Amino acid sequence: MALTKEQIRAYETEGFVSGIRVEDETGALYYQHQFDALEAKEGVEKCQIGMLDRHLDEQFIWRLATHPKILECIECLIGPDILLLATHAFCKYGPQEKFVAWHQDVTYWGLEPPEALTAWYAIDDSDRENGCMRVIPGTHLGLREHGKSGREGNLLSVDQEVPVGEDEEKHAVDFVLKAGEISIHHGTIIHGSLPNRSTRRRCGLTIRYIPPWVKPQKSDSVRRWRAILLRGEAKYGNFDTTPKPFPMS
Ligand SMILES: O=C(O)CCC(=O)C(=O)O
Repeated sequence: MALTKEQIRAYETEGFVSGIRVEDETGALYYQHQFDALEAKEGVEKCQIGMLDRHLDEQFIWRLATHPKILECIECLIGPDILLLATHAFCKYGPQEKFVAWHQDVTYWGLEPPEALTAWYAIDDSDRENGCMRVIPGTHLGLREHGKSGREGNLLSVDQEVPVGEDEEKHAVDFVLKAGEISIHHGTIIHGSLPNRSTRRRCGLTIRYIPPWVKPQKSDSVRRWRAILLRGEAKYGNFDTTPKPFPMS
């Protein structure tokens, strides 16, 4: 099993697991160089939050999204039927004030039930200095009302933020990861990240997965998902699945 029983239990009770190595140093460097080349082509501005669903046209992102070690972990958490919902790179260049406000992923995703999970693959080393991902353990057990952060620099699309009290915030856990490692977080866990205070890039590729019983809500205000079946069967036929853009790794 890719995850131990303890890790699976921790995911269920706390809403996350972290520090899972999926690529060795050589592999991690390979993916970093691939991202560097994409960044050189697209520009740093776009790389901050504009790299959405690039697994559809960039083979190295597809390879990460379908990485057998990552899929093994996902299978431990949602079972053998796995759909890829989306990928999205979050790059914070430092030193800068850009941050990701506390939020729950599935709030605006229009999924019924609102169930998804994210593997966050560290393209670069990610630590407290360069603004690693943070979560508040155990907050994945219900959805909360979001407001606007009203603060300059929030990288989230509609400036959303879920109010978090000091008492809760003091329990936040930092996901310190080396390039080539992943964390996995539940779609409803409260998470975010602080500004990058270093001169190093902090790039993470978020890879969103869902089980087949999740349905897209029919509404024009919700993004049109291009779900791809990666493992097992797309039981229930809830999504018109998109064909694989490249062969599986
Ligand atoms: O990478 C980050 O700092 C935030 C990622 C995030 O918000 C997400 O996975 O939804």
